Amino acid sequence: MPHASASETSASEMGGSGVQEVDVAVVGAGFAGLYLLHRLRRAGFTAVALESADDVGGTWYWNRYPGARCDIQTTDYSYTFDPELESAWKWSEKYATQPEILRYLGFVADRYDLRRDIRFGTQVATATWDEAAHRWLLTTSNGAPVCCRTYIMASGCLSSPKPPEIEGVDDFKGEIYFTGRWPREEVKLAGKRVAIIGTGSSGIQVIPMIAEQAAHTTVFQRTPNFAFPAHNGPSPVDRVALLEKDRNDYREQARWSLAGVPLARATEFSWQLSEAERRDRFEKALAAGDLVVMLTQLWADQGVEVEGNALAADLIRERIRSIVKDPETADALTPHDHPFGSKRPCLETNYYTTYNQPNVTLVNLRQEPIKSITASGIKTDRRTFDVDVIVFATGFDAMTGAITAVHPITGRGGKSMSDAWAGGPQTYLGLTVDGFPNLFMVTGPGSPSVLSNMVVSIEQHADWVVDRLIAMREAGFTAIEATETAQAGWARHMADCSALTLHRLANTWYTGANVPGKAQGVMPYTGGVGPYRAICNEVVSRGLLGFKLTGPNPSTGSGQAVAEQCNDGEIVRLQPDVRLVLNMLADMNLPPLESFGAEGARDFVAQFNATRPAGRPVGEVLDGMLDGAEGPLPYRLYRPATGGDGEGGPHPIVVYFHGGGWVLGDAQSDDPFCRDMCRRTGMIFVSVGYRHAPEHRFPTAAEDGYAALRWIAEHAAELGGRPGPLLVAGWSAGGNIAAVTCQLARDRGGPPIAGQLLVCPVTDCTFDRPSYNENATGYFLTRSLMYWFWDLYCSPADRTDSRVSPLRGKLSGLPPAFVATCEFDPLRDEGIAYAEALAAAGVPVEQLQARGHFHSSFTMVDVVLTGVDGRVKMAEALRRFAGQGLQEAMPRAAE
Ligand code: NA7
Repeated sequence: MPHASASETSASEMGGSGVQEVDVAVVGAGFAGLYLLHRLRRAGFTAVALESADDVGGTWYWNRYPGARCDIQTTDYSYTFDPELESAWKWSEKYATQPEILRYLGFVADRYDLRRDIRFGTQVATATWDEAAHRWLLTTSNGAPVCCRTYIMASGCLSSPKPPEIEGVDDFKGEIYFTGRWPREEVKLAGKRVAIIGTGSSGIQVIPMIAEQAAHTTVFQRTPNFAFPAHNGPSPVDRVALLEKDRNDYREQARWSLAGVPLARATEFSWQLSEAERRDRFEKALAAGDLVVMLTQLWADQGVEVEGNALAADLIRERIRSIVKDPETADALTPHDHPFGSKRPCLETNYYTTYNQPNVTLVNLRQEPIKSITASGIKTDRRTFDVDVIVFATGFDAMTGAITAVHPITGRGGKSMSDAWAGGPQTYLGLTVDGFPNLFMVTGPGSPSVLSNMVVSIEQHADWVVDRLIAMREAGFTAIEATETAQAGWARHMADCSALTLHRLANTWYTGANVPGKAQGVMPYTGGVGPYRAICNEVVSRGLLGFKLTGPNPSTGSGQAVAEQCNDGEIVRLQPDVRLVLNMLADMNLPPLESFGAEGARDFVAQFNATRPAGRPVGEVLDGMLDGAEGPLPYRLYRPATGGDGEGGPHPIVVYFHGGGWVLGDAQSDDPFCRDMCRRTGMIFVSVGYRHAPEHRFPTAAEDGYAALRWIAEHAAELGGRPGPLLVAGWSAGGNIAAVTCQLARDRGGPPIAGQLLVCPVTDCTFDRPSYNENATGYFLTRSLMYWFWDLYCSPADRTDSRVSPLRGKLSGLPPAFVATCEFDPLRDEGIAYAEALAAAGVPVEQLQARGHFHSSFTMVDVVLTGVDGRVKMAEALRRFAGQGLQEAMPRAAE
């Protein structure tokens, strides 16, 4: 492998034209740029890094304000690509200071002799794609232009400081500093009156340091942040021991984790823990002094549900109030306008105690906004503050700023990156952009980036990109570009992921809300580092799905770009949590359920259900017996804690039939779903224990269902139910029984039914609809499992009977229906067909065709959290059927 150096090659490769020719140009010489240079060189590519600073470091070069430190532990905030490097460097603290991190990056640059390929003090002025040559041409602020095959933006997520946006800055006669552009020489603050604007991570780190020196410190705060102690010092022995025990395993776990630190998310939900247990977990997380611990280890719903989140937020608020002595200041410092974690929380050292110093003042800009900066200080709409120094800790044009704001990037056909991103950044995998061949971004918008340990993400990105360049070189391709379909699919997947988090509920730099006029939307990928890595790998294993590759056709020898390979498509079509569940099931490599036999399958399902989170509390759950078609049947009744209209009842009754292919399942298997729907609707759910096949074949389930309906109608008052028509609901085979029950009730003289909820119902006995073929395997409910269910329940001769194929029955005169179907379900099309046939027969029907979901999405409550939207709609439909208003009590899980 040639190890060509950019500066060495300049004379020959510039070919006298004054253009520096390299394979790859990289912008930035921070963590990402340095590792890229190293990998590119080892892969035999010529490369140059263009860096505007006069040394390596990137973010850590510029953010040299007092108190600047990393907020991921140094055991994790380190390169992992070379074990020898790991043993050659020892961090002195749990959270290293900026000078130490800068020394580390300098050490890395020297160790791998990277500086010779870095052009310091050089900014890219323009970047233009040359379609004929398949190369990028970069003009620079200093020195030769660069002509490269591949252009990689390793320019950082927080590199482009935001302008102050406050009137009169130029009028100020004192000193002005930006935390993101802190001077190299010492800033003397002793004896001075200092104003600091901004209380994000930078503000929270710098304020105590300034307050130690300044005569008076005045902090101008717009939004208080959640912060908790860093407990800095030596790296915790347990973390170090874990790393030392098996370094490879530790690093590998980090790579497949949620945030790039080897910690699995807590599995218990807040409502499964007592108040004392929750407090205990909180105290332990507090003692750990670790962002990732506090953000992931309290309880499973802390980052996905407002209720669970509020419990964590309250504990942090309590702590702030216990430290800050002045109640008004404490109140102002206590965040209330965003869920904990939706905005980057901060680690603090003496931050809150600083406000107990007599020479520190907090100005709450929510009460008195800044009007202007004057020659002598800062004027709010109530007061004037004369100061000698103003420090702006006002943040960055994050994630996109360093890409779009730095220089015009012109892609294929003159397409401008700023225009392409005018409505918000569009990327495929956060790595590439449609219309910009051979342009890659490291930790770009659409990648986990700032929601992860950046070093882990950087290594993954750099490895993925360089591996693609190697593969292209071997295959003879000279251009790679994301397809429009792939990019649109990624945007959808990003939105699906962020719907699972609370980030979208806060105005932050994650969403672009901190920059006036910037397009809004959650920019980092919220699906986690491990899942993201798996997706990137899958793109490769599926033949570079979503990419178009182009190269010269060797047969023409003309060098014209005519050889082309395009593997168009979307990499993730499943909802993110459905994907995780299905991957987990696939990893278990289970034998087909039907191979267990009916008894074995029942045992298996019971065991499987035992591993699922318990259902949520409702007012009351009681078991009883009702009269079935041929004898007593068990039922389980779920009573809401409050009445359907916020009163104590009586409540409307929903007669519910569980799923399980007429063979499996019971009240327990659908227990979480019944509880959830009981809570959401404020209705009684009575889950009927109908008899199963093969012991009891067709039409037992249907007849039991109808008999149960009659019995419940007759005993509605005893059950605490509201007089009047019942509602009927069911999932899967239970949806079949629900649909059949409605037909039987219509034909056999009642009882009256106000509405039917059919969730992924079986409605017909043919297996030739497209969904049976498209989803025959891989989505848990398989085609062969459905064949088996049908065989056990119903002889071929009976299958067209409307008591098992309700689609073949008379459909007029049935109660209004809500039919939910899932995209990746063999039963999808027959559910849709039933809804359409009902509508054609004049029955009012609402349909929900759930994108990216599988057969169990709605019933795996608290596992498939994205199923919540569907359940909200189902509950609303049931309440409409019952003539009730919308239920106030239950929020969406993710709101
Ligand atoms: P942040 O987190 O964006 O914080 C900037 C702070 O400055 C924040 O409190 C802002 O209030 C405040 N701000 C911004 N503009 C103004 C104006 N015009 N007036 C008053 N206050 C203003 O940046 P940091 O540098 O602290 O941290 C960035 C990341 O670096 C951090 O999250 C870590 O990942 C490392 P707002 O919240 O917008 O109301």
